[in-house]
Amino acid sequence: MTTGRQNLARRSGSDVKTVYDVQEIRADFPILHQTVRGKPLIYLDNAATSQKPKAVLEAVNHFYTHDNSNVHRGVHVLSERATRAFEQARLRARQFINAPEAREIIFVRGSTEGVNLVAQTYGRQNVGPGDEILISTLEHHSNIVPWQMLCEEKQARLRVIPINDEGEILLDEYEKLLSEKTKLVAMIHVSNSLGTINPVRRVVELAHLRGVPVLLDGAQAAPHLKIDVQELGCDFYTISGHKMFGPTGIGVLYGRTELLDAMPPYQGGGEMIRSVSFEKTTYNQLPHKFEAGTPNISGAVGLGAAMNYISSIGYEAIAAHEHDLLEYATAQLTSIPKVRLVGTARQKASVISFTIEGVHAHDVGTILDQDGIAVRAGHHCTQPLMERLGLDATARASFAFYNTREEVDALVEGVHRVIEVFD
Ligand code: 7TS
Repeated sequence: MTTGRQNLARRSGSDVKTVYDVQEIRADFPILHQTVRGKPLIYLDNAATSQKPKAVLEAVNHFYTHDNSNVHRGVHVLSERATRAFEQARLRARQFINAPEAREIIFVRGSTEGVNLVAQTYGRQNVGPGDEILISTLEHHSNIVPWQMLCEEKQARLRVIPINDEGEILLDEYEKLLSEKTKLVAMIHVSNSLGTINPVRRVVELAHLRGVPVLLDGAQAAPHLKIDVQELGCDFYTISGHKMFGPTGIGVLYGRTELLDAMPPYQGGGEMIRSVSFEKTTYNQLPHKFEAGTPNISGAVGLGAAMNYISSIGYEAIAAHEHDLLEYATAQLTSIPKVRLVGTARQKASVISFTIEGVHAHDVGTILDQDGIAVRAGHHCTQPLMERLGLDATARASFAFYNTREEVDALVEGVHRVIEVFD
């Protein structure tokens, strides 16, 4: 299969294309070429889930058409092929986030399961009464609730790093909160609601000075930023395949070998065992110890293809294009008197949350939908953040590398129409 990117790369004689041709990229995404409600679809809900390029669709289709079988158990050809495809996806993921070893890549359903796995294994083993877990005000519910459940069970305390009005964490306050009671810091890399890119290297550095491990939720980082877990120095990192142009139901939990080895298993079942008798079970080695049951094999294959696709464009080109969209949209929306941008951090990914004076966010979303524009409206699974900001909801436009300036123009026109309707 040839993608738009490969054509361009070939033409420019390099692996990564030199001219960013967004139309050529869009040609790789069949779903984008449709009308909804009689208007061309403008998909600006990428933070909820991203669309899939043909390369991913075809990889999944190819797997089911030619190689489908269960992994790690059959002696027959199809099982060998499926196992090879699954394990190759693991190798690809290792390389993609620059993990030192492939056994540090645990396939999970997504970021949510990654966090729950750490809470239920590392957390239950290492957190006790009076201990503290540190999170930030910006967290998605999936990086709040698993820790609350753990704290409740263990009579531990959840502490929260405050933010400023722009949506940036306060590093001084963070430092003050770190103490000998802190057993783990769990934080988003990029905020889904505001787009804030957290200073995670510094966050890790400060935690490690006190011997505290750090989990980073990278669900919103992977679509926009090159992730290098060794450079970040983090102990755990989670990603969701569907937010980075891969399938739903697949993600990665990275963990340092030393920590993963010492952790008890998460779920019991097939695959995660070495031997089972009614008296005693011994557990498999990494990564299988944490992958009970038949995994999402086709999902892993699709995720590997998504990683290849992202690499074929290159994060530098993605960042430049998305930065342009972010600046362009920010300037235009800011100039509309009734619009207020929510989240104006200095370091931001291409996510814009906003409110319109006198209009509920859900109405903004519904009216934009009439124009074929998909945004998300609500609390974005960050209710505590919304409360801190004194809001119950925002409208959110989140851009991917296939979005265009023309789509931003359409959004801005749509916002003007919303204002007219409520005037
Ligand atoms: N972490 C962050 C920062 C997220 O934005 C999300 C999903 C998750 C974790 C959960 O990911 P999952 O793949 O396990 O579901 N965020 C959103 C959103 O912003 N709109 O819909 C889902």
